[in-house]
Amino acid sequence: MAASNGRVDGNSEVAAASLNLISEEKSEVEEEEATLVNGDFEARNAAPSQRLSRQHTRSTIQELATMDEEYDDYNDEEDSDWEEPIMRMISEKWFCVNCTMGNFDDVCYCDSCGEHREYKVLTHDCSASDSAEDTNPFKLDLKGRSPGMDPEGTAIGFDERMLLHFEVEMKFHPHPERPDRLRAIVASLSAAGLFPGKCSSFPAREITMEELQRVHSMDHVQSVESTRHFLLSYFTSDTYANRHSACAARLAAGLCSDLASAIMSGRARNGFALVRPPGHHAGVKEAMGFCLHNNAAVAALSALAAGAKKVLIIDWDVHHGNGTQEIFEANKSVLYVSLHRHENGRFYPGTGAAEDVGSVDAKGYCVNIPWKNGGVGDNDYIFAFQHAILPIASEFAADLTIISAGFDAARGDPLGGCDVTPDGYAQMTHMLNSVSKGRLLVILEGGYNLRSISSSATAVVKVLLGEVPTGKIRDIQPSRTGLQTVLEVLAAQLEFWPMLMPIFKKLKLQWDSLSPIKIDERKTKKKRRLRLGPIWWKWGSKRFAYEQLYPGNRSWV
Ligand code: X5A
Ligand code: ZN
Repeated sequence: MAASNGRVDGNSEVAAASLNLISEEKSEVEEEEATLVNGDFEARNAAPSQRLSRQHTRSTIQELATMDEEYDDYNDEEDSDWEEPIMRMISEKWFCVNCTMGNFDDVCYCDSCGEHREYKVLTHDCSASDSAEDTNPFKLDLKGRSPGMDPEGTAIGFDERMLLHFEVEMKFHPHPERPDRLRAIVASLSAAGLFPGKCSSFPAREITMEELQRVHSMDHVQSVESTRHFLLSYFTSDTYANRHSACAARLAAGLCSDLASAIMSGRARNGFALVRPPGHHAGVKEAMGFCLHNNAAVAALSALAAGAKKVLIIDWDVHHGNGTQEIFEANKSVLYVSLHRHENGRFYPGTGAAEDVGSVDAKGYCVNIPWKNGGVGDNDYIFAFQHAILPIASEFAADLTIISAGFDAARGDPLGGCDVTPDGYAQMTHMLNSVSKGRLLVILEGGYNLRSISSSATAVVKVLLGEVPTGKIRDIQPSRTGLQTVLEVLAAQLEFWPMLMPIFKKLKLQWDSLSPIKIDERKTKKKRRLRLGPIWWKWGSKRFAYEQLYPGNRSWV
């Protein structure tokens, strides 16, 4: 089966151990169901007697933890830096509701994002519980409360059923891609009087198989559908599905498709699809990076079907949208532009170098802006827009612009480690309003700090409604490495977009005028890396367990 290719070699002994981990402390009924955990796609299709079941030798969390200590096969150069967190991890007691990071029992504020330990995501209009499917006392009632479609207005797409996609609790670290992300954004929009309020509500529909297969292989579509029968499935170590995920993924894609055609046909001026699971890592035949179906790709094809000749996709999620790039690699009608943390291929998913410009007939229709380091903020993003993205986008003259809007490059994000502010996102949205006649479709991708994503998404919606952002955009000074990256992008794209030449020459002069970096200056810049990333994802029992489950799968790196 194609979708499970990345990890078909899963060791069934340990897979069984993980099964038991999942079913631990569950009721008998649930335990019955846990034997249906889709831990191994191959095993699932085997005869019932071969199926993984709780009859297998059990490994407890404690045993796994002990094995973890004995497991000393990590030869990363960074190992020494991680020793301290690993020792202290044992005493960790609480996970931050706002950013999911682990904290020690003796602190009240999250070490990563500063949030208070007792932080409650939501006030009145949404439930914060993941497991309560129908015991939600504050059911969102958005239907009928907003005005109908307004050709001059902003449409917001959301559906509660997308909250039912969650990682069935494994008693490890909470998964960052969680239902509260949507709840938090909706609560913030609601508090600002935008939704319900100034925006209209756009309904979600499950996308048809036919539509889905214009983007994905039959194998992929079927393997996502098959997860409906299992309590828990994994496509990669970090890409989960529960019984509701296939439905959520089809609602997300259907919503994006409909919103794209609604904007194209003038039934809405612009729109924001509040969807999950996210989509931009999902390629033609694989789910990965928390993504099942590629929502932006489905929307782009839907816009083309609705009469658009050219579609622009701007992907500002902190990760490279490898799936979207793959899908449109040879397609001249869809220009894919991505800004992402790249670090020379060391940042997930590792693809998206400046030299990736599209394949054969469509060279220049893929524009990658790969940051060399973390910490990148508003100035570098706005600078890249001004000197690379906007010139190319104006020349391309799309009929619709789709933003693959992850908010994990936002200040405070636990995975992204970058520094874009809500005003930065507002500025970028505003700049894109000038291309493609204001036809703008924003699609949520990643973003894992609830406060950051809420304030950022709210700032973007305000711009969709016509507000003009406040920050300055004149004389933006990029960072040294930011300027270097933009120069590399221009150099790679020059032959396909010749009008970039004057900009390239100007920036080259700016670069040459910078004083050469001193050796000792560089040394002090390389600080010790302590708790820069989420330690559970870098290290720890979860990673260890996955290493055992899926040998050779390094997708979490
Ligand atoms: C949509 C998105 C991130 C995947 C990170 C995997 N995915 N380590 O932000
Ligand atoms: Zn991301």
